Amino acid sequence: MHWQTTRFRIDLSRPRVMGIVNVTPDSFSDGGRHASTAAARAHCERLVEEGADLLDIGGESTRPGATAPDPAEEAARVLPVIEAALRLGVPVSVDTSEPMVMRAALALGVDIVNDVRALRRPGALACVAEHSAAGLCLMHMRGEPNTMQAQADYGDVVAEVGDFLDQRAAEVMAAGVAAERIVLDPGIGFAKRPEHNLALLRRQRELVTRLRRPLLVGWSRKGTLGLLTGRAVHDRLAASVAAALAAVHHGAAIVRVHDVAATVDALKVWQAACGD
Ligand code: HH2
Repeated sequence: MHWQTTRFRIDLSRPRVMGIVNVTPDSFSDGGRHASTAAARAHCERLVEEGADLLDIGGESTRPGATAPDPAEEAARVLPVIEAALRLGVPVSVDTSEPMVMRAALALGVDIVNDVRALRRPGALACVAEHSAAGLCLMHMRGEPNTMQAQADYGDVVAEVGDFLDQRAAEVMAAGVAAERIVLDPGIGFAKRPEHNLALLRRQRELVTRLRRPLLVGWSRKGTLGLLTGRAVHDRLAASVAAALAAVHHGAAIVRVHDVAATVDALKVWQAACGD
């Protein structure tokens, strides 16, 4: 299986690590740490040195309760960082739902649009459909970050997340986007309680089998890991690595992580022990 993106056709025969670069003042685990352009650019370089296969650059915190920044502010945060990241030799993704930001990032040559709202903002789908080569990640969420936890009611969360991703991928393909450009994400922590997140992990194979598209999964430092371990957000490295390995073991193609070096090492061992 491959993921077709603007400059790279990513081979997914081995698991890939997407390093997170949050150019935000308020992200849940690293808000403010890479908020300046210089700090974020240095962080991109560091993650590539640590072995990141991809970089995901975002200017909006989507933690529960967050409100979206003004699009011009979001663009000002991410564009200079993307511009520098595009010189590092790995695929670069922009983590945004905002068509104006997508359009500007695509004009710079960004490889992937990662949208936690799955291109549901007006104009987002049209914008991505116009760029026939860029890769896409479509994620499951309900509502908005400031309201989503009130919508965490499911009969069968795995079936309902699968229905959404299946339908959304079909709608995006109907707009002219090739299947090989699309990767899907169950949206760990987005409108979900811990039991939902854990069901999505334990039964992740069902999604992989049903959706027949590569799965990207983000467990890094998230609240369910805090609940399982009793650890605060900055002390969830071991828990995050374990969750990334479990996700890969259950068929994830790409893991989205803050702690790249540790995840890369763990995956090397996992690959030797359990990989093809
Ligand atoms: N999680 C976050 C943000 N973007 N994108 C995808 N595809 N999947 C995810 O699970 C995902 C995502 C939230 O994590 P983080 O970026 O660390 O925090 P914040 O949104 O507070 O910046």
